[in-house]
Amino acid sequence: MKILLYNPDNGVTRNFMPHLWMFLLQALTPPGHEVILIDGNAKAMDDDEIVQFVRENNIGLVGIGAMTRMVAKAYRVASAIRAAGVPVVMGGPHVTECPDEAIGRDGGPRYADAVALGEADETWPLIVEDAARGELKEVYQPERDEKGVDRKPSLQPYPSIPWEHLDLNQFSLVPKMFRSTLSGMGAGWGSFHVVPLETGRGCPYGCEFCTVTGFFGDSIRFRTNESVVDELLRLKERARKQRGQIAVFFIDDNLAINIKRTKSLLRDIIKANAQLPWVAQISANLLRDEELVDLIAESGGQWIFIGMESIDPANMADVNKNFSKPGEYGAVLARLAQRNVYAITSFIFGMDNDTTGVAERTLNEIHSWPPGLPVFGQLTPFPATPLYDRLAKAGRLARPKHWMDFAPFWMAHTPLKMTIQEARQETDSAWRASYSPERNAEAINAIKDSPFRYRLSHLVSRLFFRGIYFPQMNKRAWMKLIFQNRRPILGLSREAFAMWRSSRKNKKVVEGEPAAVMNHQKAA
Ligand code: B12
Ligand code: SF4
Repeated sequence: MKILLYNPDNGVTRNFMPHLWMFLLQALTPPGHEVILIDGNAKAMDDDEIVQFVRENNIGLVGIGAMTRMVAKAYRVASAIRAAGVPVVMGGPHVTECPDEAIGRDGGPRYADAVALGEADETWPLIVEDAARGELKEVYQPERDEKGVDRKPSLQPYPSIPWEHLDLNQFSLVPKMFRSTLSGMGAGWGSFHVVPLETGRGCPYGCEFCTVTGFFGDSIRFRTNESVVDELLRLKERARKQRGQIAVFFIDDNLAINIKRTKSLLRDIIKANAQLPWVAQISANLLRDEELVDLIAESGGQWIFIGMESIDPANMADVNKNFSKPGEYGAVLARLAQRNVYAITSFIFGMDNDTTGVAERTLNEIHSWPPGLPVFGQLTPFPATPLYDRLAKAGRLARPKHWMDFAPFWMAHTPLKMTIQEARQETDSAWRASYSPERNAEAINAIKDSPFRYRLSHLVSRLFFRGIYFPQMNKRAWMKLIFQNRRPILGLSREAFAMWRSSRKNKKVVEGEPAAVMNHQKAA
């Protein structure tokens, strides 16, 4: 049977990285079936094109995964595929949190033939075999323990994702027109992939707005260091062979949740020379440890995503995130910056203690820190979270099924001390100020003493991160952006050119050296 795994785009911005679930389920598919992956973020297709693809390729089962934000699109695509007579199974966080919605058990329309609830590592092979026999069940759920809680799959052993053979063409971040020229350059930039890799699952913290503790559980399961190192080595080898670049996103919700184990993993990565540039999520409280930060830098860590949420401790207490202390954010970022590691700092506006002016107050604080990549979202009640339940009980949900009419940056409930419109304006002004050409130039200038490659990575990342809020999906938008930011771009280009010239000169001198020595010998 041919299986298509499809991940919908959110219709606003593109993801820079493919989703791990697709590669994982592909690796877990029983032999004898062919699995094709399409990520709407990389390969934009409308509903008709997807249906046509399914028909032309004789697909026998379509699997669709979706976060809440993309679920309306996922339902639409699923309905179109089902109308063409091909069964659809849906999985991922949203259908797990609203299990009845996708299969029409809530009285609404039916979008999928089957749903896979929770972690599907063990149910996926059963789904495939049932579908191949034409006996798909409605609901697939992991076995449960005596307390009625899902038995979570162990990550030991962990399936080997065959990165060395997979066709990753649709996921390369280098535009086609530049690929052949760039592959000839020094370290080789013919392709650039950010690849997701997990080393563990679960989070004990239980922040009020988050689905992770409910979905993956509050105890953590880790892969062995050996299996992570092996995956990194295979990725590194692939980058070398294709004369391209690969960076890794450790998608664990908190890579350093067990500091002792993280240090041991990072040491093993260094020992095996398996370093690739990497990004990971780590909470601020765990970044107090100097030795950990040293190991992060030495093992290839470049950017750390920190869920700072708010600079107001009252807000942090409201959402059960007291373990993260706004007062120490500056010191944490300085500790990272000393090692040329920078942070993606994530903030949430529209919390219950936020008032108008929250953007300005937050920006003033951010400007006192080493530069990073700030991102701003709004408090969103995802289904099945304690936040959703609290707001529903208090009658505060303005759009209880906000995912069915997804509106980016438009809150689904009214914060206590400002309006939805005000929260929108605060978010808007924070994004504008953080990624204005002036701020971009200022940020690069603030790290003028750090080596060239960090400044280049910082500027390129800034230009991309701006796109999370300001859609920059076509060539025109990019040209405009480059023009507006010409000052730091030209500065870095001049420096790169000077470095290239001096490296050529040095090469000539070195190449000329044996001849000079020979001449000298002759003269003697
Ligand atoms: C990496 C990541 C991202 C990446 C992008 C996703 C990517 N390319 O991988 C980035 C950083 C860009 C991102 C952004 C956002 N993210 Co995010 N992200 C994650 C993270 C940390 C890991 C995802 C992952 O790979 N997990 C590991 C895999 C193995 O688990 P999984 O995806 O759940 O898949 C398993 C099962 O669900 C199931 N499954 C999944 N799909 C399917 C499909 C089928 C057919 C079947 C059978 C089974 C199945 O099988 C898998 C194996 O068991 C998760 C948290 C988490 N730990 O999962 C949050 C998470 C998915 N993100 C979340 C959110 C809210 C966001 C944002 C909206 C945040 C924001 N405010 O901007 C944005 C939206 C992005 C967008 N495109 O619009 C929420 C989603 C909650 C929800 N109900 O929707 C999560 C759960 C985190 C949270 N705090 O609650 N994210
Ligand atoms: S926000 Fe981060 S720390 Fe809090 S529960 Fe979710 S994954 Fe854990």
